[in-house]
Amino acid sequence: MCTDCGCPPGGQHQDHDSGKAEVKTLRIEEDLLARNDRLAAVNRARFTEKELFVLNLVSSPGSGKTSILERTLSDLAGEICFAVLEGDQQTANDADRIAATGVPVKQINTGAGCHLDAHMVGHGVQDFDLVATELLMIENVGNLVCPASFDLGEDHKVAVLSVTEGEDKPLKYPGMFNAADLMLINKIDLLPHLRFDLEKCKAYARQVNPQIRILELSCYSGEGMDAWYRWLRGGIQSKSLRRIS
Ligand SMILES: Nc1nc2c(ncn2[C@@H]2O[C@H](COP(=O)(O)OP(=O)(O)O)[C@@H](O)[C@H]2O)c(=O)[nH]1
Ligand SMILES: [Mg+2]
Repeated sequence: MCTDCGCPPGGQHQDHDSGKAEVKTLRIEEDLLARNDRLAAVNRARFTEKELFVLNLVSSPGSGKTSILERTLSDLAGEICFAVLEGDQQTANDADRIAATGVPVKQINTGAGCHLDAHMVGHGVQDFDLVATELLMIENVGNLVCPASFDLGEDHKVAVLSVTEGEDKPLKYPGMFNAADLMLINKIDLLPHLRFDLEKCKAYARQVNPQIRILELSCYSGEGMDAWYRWLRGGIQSKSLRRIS
């Protein structure tokens, strides 16, 4: 007989040691998220005070986050004052691509980490002129799981899904599409070559998040980019009004 729970020989034995480990793991995760939430609230207050509209771009690697940024920063140069934080495990490749547009950028390398957190973002923005900046774009580490749990102090998470990834991703990674306020379906220029069911993809996203806004675009062809720019302008305007009210 088990001395811990008294389960009979051959009965359904519970592994008490692994149960304890699970409780400990949960506690550490809770503490980590609570600390992150506190720092995210500090970031949010700072961004609101500066009337800064902040977006957190999340997706799997390769969906086109950096490409969307490159095109957006070039098309809206002279109209909107941007700054960009780039998150990747290694390299400054994306920061170099953004720097070529002339927009202030800072690369954060997370090493073994699979997401940005509020502490990294708080430090990352230190070199930017936050008063002059209207829109801070944060490109998160490519990962459809972990970034969903970490608030950075942003106004919205924007989930990018490209048509080469399959329409079922919102159902497979519901946490991410639930946390996002906007989904960008990118690379629609490739649709004629793929078996990607656009309507199904949108229905799946609304199944996990009935409120989610969805825009279809291609940063190659430029199709759909105007609607994205209108959404950005609206966000910047509402952020400055929110501070006044
Ligand atoms: N056909 C097509 N390819 C794209 C589009 N946007 C990005 N790509 C390509 O997708 C790949 C990954 O893009 P990247 O911006 O680095 O993705 P990230 O990892 O999400 O930042 C690159 O080869 C891009 O050229 C698009 O709208 N259409
Ligand atoms: Mg990138």
